[in-house]
Amino acid sequence: MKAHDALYIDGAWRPAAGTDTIEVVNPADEQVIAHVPAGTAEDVDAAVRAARAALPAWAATPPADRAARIAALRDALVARKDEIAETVTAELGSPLPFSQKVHTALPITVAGSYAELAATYAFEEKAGTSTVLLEPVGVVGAITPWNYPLHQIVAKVAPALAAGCTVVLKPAEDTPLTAQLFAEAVHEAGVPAGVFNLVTGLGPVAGQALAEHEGVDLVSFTGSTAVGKQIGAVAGAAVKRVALELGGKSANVILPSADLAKAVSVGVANVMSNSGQTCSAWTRMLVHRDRYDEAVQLAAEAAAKYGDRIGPLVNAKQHDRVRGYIEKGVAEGARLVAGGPEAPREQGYFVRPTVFADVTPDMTIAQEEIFGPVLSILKYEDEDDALRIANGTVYGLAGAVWAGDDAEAVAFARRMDTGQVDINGGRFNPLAPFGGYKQSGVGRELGTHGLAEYLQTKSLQF
Ligand code: TXE
Repeated sequence: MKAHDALYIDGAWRPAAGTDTIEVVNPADEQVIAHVPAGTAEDVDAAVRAARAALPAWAATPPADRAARIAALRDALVARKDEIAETVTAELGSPLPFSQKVHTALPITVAGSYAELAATYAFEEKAGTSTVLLEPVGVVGAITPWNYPLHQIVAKVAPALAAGCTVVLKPAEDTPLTAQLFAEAVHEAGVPAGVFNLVTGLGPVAGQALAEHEGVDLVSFTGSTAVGKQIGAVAGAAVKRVALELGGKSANVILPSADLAKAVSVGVANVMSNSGQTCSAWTRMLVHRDRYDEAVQLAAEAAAKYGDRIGPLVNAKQHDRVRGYIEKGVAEGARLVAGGPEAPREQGYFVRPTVFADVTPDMTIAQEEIFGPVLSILKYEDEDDALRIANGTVYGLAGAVWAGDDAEAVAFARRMDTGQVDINGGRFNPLAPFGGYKQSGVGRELGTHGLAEYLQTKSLQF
């Protein structure tokens, strides 16, 4: 597999300071497909310096010109779309059609949305007699996970560039090749040297150095809650801005008036998508007790049909972790109605699509993020009970409500402590803000709210 044996700093591919590398493994067959540099604090420092040097000119570039570069970036991604999809499949393991339709097409849409927003956003407002300038925060340290390798990068870098910020990206260890393709696209798009920099490396080395660097004004992190808390503490101590997109345990609430068959089939598909490695996945299905048995049967049948169609998990650590959760569900008394902890193949990090019934809100599998193809079905007595269960975790990232009509679903959604709710199915909208209530995070991505994360305000008093 094609890989750069270098870091992208100040507009060119440059060798890393050290000689350590990271192995990139295909999780479908456990073969090593490439090596990339494991950048160190020294490399991060060089990248941050380049980003700082490029900041004044980029911040002063008219928004329409920044928009033109983001539009060119979008076009450069489109030109690489086959290579991106094949690369995501090779390093994440997702089936090629999913890599094409979701991992490649979605971030291209998001990049396009920021090309438009950069051109139309009001970077100046009036507040009574004052003028308010919305100015770039400065140098952004972006730390991204592997679950949606390109989307996670675009959702940070595109709004940061639109705002006039410059960026140093530290992508996940498991999926650095997609990040390298993104850097190629940035280069081809004519984004000036130093505006975007890429340092591949390990989280506790390069990631930590980036979060701690005093030349970074804002850290935007997506990943585990544990690391997010550490980064929040580092940023808090240095009084620097921080955006955190963390885990979730989202509820799919099926009200009695809903079309049960549809709600269950879409709900199962949502959890199995990307092999369950989605922070906003509806991992808890809440069903009224009168329709519970029917829902369990439908979900078990739907999951069984997935069989081999889902890809593997990203790595051995996640494979062990997810199967450990399935074992824990059994040990705590949940009823396995599909799948189970046994690995379905000898090679590759595959997990069987799994459904648990008789899950109670206090069980580990109903509280903790599993990040695998595992659905828990819980029973509720009435709407208040459903709401208590839905809101009864430390997370609040996403969710869904199904009812006979949208108004009934919306009335319930208003009472949910969560950042995004799909009403009777919902659909992806690149302009809708995405982010968490409670421990699911701080800040929002996508649309104008995602752009505002990278701005600070200056009032001019007359
Ligand atoms: O995450 P990490 P992991 C959740 C999900 C998953 C669990 C563990 O539950 O099972 O996290 O996944 C970088 N300083 N999510 O271990 O370690 C790391 O290099 C700075 C939810 O992969 O948080 C990578 O780039 N950076 C999720 C990024 O943080 C550090 C997506 C995420 O890795 C660092 C992924 C440090 N000390 C996992 N340590 C979501 N919200 O979508 C690691 N990193």
